[in-house]
Amino acid sequence: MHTIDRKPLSDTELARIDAYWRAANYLTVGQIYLLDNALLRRPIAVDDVKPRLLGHWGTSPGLNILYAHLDRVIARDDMNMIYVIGPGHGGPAILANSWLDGTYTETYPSITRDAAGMRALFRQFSFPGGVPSHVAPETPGSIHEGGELGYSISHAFGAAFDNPDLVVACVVGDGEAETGPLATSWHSNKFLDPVGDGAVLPILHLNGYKIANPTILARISDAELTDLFTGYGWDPYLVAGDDPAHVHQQLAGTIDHVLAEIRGIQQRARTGGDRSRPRWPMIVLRTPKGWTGPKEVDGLPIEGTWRALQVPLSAVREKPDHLALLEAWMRSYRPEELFDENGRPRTEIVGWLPAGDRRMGTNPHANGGRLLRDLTLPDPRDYEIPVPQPGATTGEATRKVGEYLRDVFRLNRDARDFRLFGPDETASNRLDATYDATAKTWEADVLPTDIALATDGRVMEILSETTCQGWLEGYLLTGRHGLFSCYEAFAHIVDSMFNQHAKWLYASRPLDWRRPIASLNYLLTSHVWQQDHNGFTHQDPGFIDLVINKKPEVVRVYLPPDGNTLVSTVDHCLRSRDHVNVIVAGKAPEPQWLSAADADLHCTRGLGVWEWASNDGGAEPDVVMASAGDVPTLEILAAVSLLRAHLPELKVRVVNVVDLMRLQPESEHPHGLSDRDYDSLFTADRPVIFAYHGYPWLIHRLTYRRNGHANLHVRGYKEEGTVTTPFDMVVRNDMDRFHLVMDVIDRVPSLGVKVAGVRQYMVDARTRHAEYVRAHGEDMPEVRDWTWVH
Ligand SMILES: Cc1ncc(C[n+]2csc(CCOP(=O)(O)OP(=O)(O)O)c2C)c(N)n1
Ligand SMILES: [Mg+2]
Repeated sequence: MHTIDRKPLSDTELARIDAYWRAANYLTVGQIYLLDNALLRRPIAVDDVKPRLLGHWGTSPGLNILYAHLDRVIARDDMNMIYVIGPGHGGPAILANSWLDGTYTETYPSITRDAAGMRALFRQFSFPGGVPSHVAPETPGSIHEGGELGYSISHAFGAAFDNPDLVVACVVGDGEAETGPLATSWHSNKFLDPVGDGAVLPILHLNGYKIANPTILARISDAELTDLFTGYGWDPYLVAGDDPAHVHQQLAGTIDHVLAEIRGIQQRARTGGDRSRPRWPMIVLRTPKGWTGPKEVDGLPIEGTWRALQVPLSAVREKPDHLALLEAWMRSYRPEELFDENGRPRTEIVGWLPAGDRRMGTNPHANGGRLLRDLTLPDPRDYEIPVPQPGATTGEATRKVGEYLRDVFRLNRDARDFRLFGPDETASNRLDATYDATAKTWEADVLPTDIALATDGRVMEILSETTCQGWLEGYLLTGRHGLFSCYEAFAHIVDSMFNQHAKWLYASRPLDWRRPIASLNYLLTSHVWQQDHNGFTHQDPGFIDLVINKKPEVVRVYLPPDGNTLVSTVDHCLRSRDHVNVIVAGKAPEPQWLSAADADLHCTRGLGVWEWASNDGGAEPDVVMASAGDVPTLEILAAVSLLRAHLPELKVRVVNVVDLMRLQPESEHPHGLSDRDYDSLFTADRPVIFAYHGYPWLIHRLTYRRNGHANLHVRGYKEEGTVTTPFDMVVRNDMDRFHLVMDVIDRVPSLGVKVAGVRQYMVDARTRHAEYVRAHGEDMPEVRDWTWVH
């Protein structure tokens, strides 16, 4: 590992940056501990101390020293830089810096930059009615909460893509570095184009510890650590020590050096035509955890150990010696040198900081909505699969989306603010028409047999769902647009990341200063019902169940039944803001039901009666046949055609649901239907047989308060599956047309015993099916060749 041992700081600069660091550390400790007496104008009294001491000190001095040194180069070189903080539990550190450079007061005018404001800054931290302890949406300059560790590097890369002027400094906790998502995200450097993208400067914060244990990376030799990062394609620089003056000089020299390296790489690629893959620099910062904090408390070592993580002095109100230690600790920063008599930071402390939007707290890239531009979108009707009659044509829904997205790339080529993300599945999900407009990003070696790889491609493919998700989140949070296409079952890999992003969006809603950002769009395909080569492991529609746990203001779920409805839905989602949209649609050839014009109407309503398939004449039906999802819709319609043939007197209404949230009451979700509208569609008292794409209980969960819920009977995926024929999948889960007819017979009171023969026919059909598929390996001709007949 390289070390840079120049001493670039003059004595004045060294004193200035150290004073700034002391001020930030002082404000950090004050937030964790003090209710009052912020400037220590008198000895700390027990009542000055918060009753509940909540926050994380250990990581904070490291975050603060980095903030100071990044500010130094931003101000000197007028740099465009944002700061992604992996150990986001160090929230008070970032609030301290934001208060010092004035961005906090500009964002929250009641927290003034004086004694009263400092007191308020301290009180509000981790306090009821106040601000979170993490680098949350509430924190100016943040695009990364860091509450759940592991995503700092992928967020940083997402921010850097298509921002050639931006440098994203990214601190990675050495504990965070043990997570799977973080470990794989080091490879992001094979996807960063030095010409069209900005740079990421990772800073591994090797403070040695996590909550209660040493970290792996701190307990291997420097040689092994060097090998690890060199192996990941980075060029690591070590900054190490516990003497502030030494660390200031080494850090300043190293940051100067690595920024020159970054500029050199960019210049060689941008003007020198060098297309070789660069080895980007990174920094390893080895400083003590809880540096400058109490060295020993109750006879136990604190500074430089895992005990420094949260509050080093935990019983300040109870133990006089803890109180004395707190006082000594805070006074060690010499607050009287840092703040004037009015509590304002002295000019020597803050006069040299960056100004305006160069401050990391107001850099517009960290409030991406400020930069967001509407995409230029093609007309979805230009991608119409012609549907002269419902069911008369067959089409591959996602292939049409591929063509639509190809043109989204073309129409927004110059703006460079749209990307498609996927874990190696873009072609498999039949979105490969996009390659006609742009390539797949790839900075590593290329062989003649490779297809559509280029250093400036806009389709991002890495076999890491977490990296795809992290990149996309970073890209969206910095004001761009994107779509993530993923096998449905493996969307679960990012369950937790989805949770975090949905929380971020929800917490951002009341913050007027955070401008709306483009929604996070998932296209889940290769879904549960279509797993020709794969089988049980690939059959899991549960991502939807997870998604609807989140706040209704934030989440949307769409189940378009065919190609034209899918393109219309994607078009809608690319226009939406501040949501997570989940679209589930198959890629296999399937019958098409609605023309583009009807699809638009249907998707705008979110659900509706399909009169062409109903025979209730708009009057009261005997049964409602409802569906959500492409395969369930096919089975419902096939069941309806059986009902027509076998029970022609039965009045059937067909309802299709695209927007799942319409099922909820309007009091529960902004898309919810009024009870009146719900009753008019589903009736208040008739049996409803509902074929649903996913786990059936979800539909009950959404409708439990509706009239007639006791008459609602849902079929869906019951965790039965393997590699088998498409129809056998629905039979195994009792969602097939024959079973749906049996469900009707069992639930419509007027039928029952009168139609025992019809019911028996259906039971026998299922038996015939079972024998046929086992004998022939494909579905019965009557199923395979079934078409909707008018
Ligand atoms: C995914 C995840 N697992 C566990 C935690 C609980 N946690 C909070 S802080 C922490 C230790 C972090 O250590 P490190 O990344 O080294 O940060 P630092 O030492 O800078 O505080 C852990 C395990 C978490 N926040 N996220
Ligand atoms: Mg650590």
